[in-house]
Amino acid sequence: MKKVFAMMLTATMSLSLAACGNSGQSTASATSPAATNPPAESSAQAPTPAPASGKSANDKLVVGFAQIGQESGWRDAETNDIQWYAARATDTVELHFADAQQKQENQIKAIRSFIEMGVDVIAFPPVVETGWEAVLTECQEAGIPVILVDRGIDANTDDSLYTTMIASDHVWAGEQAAIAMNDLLGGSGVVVELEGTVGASAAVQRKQGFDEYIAANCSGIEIVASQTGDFTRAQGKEVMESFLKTYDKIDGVFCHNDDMALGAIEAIKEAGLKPGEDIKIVGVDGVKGAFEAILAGEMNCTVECTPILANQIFDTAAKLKAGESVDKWIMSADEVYTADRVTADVVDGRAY
Ligand code: GYE
Repeated sequence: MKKVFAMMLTATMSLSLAACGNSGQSTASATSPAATNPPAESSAQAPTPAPASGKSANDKLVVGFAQIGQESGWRDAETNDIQWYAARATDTVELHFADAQQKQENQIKAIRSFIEMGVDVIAFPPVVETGWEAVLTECQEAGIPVILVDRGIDANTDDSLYTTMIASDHVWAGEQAAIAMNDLLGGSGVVVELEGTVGASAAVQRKQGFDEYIAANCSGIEIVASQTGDFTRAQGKEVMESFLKTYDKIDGVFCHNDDMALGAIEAIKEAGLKPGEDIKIVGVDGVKGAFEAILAGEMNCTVECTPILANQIFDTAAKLKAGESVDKWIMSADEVYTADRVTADVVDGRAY
């Protein structure tokens, strides 16, 4: 795992350096979150002294981003996109980036530090759906608009506590995965489910979309087990191993993200079975690793959820700073990739 982080760090740093080289600036350094401790904060440019109180006295658009952590390739792609954007836009944008290392308390600490700094806009993907009232109320009292990114908060939370959400439709993704699974199994079979992080909207809603679609439309499909693999490849593999030991016959696995699907592929191979053939595999995200697996015949489908959100995040933040209103949900346009759509060109064209 450490090795992977180290490689990602290198990748992020070289991206940043390349960006700096292009702009001729040497101060820009969108430091990888891997290099920091929770809720460590790094700036996309030389630190600007924070105003004593209130909003930023800075002409630049000052954004605080409290990232969840590094649980998946998808998350790293999102982080890289945001840091790369900020590193190229140091004339107009100042990014303060924190890595909460999967902990809600660290995200809350980071958000509080952004309030203290008086940033213009705060953006973050809520690691879980609940427990945000207090800190969001503090943002509101400080007059700082909040953009939820890629995950939402619990529907019972007062939605005036955030300004907008930039995210995919996770219920739709679950439904699309169910449609694909039903097709792959010809309408009947035994299915297991690898869930994302417990309490995360991306997991709750993907499960809802999948389970409800199957219950309503696929009487021949039985979901015999559903367990969290926390959106990580390692836990996806572990949970799939235990499913394979428990159930004599599994026809399909729905994985709430591609990283867990890649872990499940390893477990299926180690059990002497053929992933993609003996057991059909449907994931969510659309990362390059999943496309490669589909091309190799070891995975069957991935429902895209784009991590390329930086443009929208900074454009929306600029509008909010200017006092403009924006939609409450800025929804990503995603696509379903079944094997017939995944050619070598599609794989090569995937940047993350
Ligand atoms: O699908 C998963 C990640 O919140 C949409 O989180 C995001 C999800 C994404 O770790 O891979």
